[in-house]
Amino acid sequence: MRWDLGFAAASFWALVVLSEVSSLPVTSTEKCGLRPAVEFKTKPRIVGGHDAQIGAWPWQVSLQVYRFGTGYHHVCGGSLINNDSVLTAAHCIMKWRDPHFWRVVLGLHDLYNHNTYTVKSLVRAILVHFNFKNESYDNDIALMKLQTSVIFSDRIQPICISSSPRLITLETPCFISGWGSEKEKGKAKYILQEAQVNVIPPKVCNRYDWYAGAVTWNMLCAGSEGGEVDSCQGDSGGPLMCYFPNEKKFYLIGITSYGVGCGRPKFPGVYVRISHYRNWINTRAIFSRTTTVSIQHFLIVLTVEWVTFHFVLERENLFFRCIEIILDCSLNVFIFLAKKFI
Ligand code: 4AZ
Repeated sequence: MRWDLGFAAASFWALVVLSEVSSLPVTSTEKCGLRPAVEFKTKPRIVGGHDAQIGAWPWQVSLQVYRFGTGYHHVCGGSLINNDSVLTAAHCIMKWRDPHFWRVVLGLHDLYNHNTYTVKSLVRAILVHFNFKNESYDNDIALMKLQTSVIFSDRIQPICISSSPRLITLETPCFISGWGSEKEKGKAKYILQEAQVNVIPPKVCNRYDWYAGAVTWNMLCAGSEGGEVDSCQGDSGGPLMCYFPNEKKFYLIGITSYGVGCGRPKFPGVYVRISHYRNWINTRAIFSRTTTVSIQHFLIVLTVEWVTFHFVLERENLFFRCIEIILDCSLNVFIFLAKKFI
């Protein structure tokens, strides 16, 4: 009987640990949003984009698709949020849903000039938001799981995702970055570009002569009223990020999603409002950690069960055998649901 109770306790604690792990935050709040390679100075407003400093946006990644004959080419941007998860836009993925098409390039400055800081990773899984709407681009968010965890360096760092809403004022310095075109129907840039942007209130962005209501509460607008600063084709999936001087850290505020053209007055870039997806991100970004932990706990439970089984055979205690079966079933259902949900 002691062993049956031991088993019950083990199963209970296995469940507790599992549920705890699934509520862990995406990134540790201490080590994110930092730029070890550059010193941050709040500069005057930038008109248009310009070359970023090396290591200025260490979470910015290039998402590339393999094409027979020409090899990998840049399709979209993305943001590293922990050592094996990259956030991007769902619409980037739609043509190539299979992870095998993709590679993620990290620590990159010049698209066509990789160096010792550059890390290339294949993709293990792609999780597209279940409610992504192709017509309105609502919920334009997806998460890529890397095949191998990356080691952070001066050029590779995760960006922070806030666990509570953050006040963004006109004073908050916010930026966009990417290898996208410099103008509508323009050529893609080889050197990572950056620009400082204003976050534009939804009321303004949805005015009848602006986006006229097309911008949902899951989106936010950023750029400038006159269109001098904007994202463009090829920047999609990349970050809209703001610097919070009190913490001296950058937070991911948006994901580049769409816009009417590029740089047109009253049609600023539209971004996914990250604060609406905190839970979605958290439950998916810990995918690998949860499954690793569940496998470990599953093995522990199996071992305990095996020992228990022998004792139960000896004693034929029906009541505790029932408890054991119930706990065992609930654990398996829990693991099954956790995997399905993720
Ligand atoms: C694009 O096609 C795209 N001006 C991204 C951003 C904007 C327009 C187009 C915003 O990837």
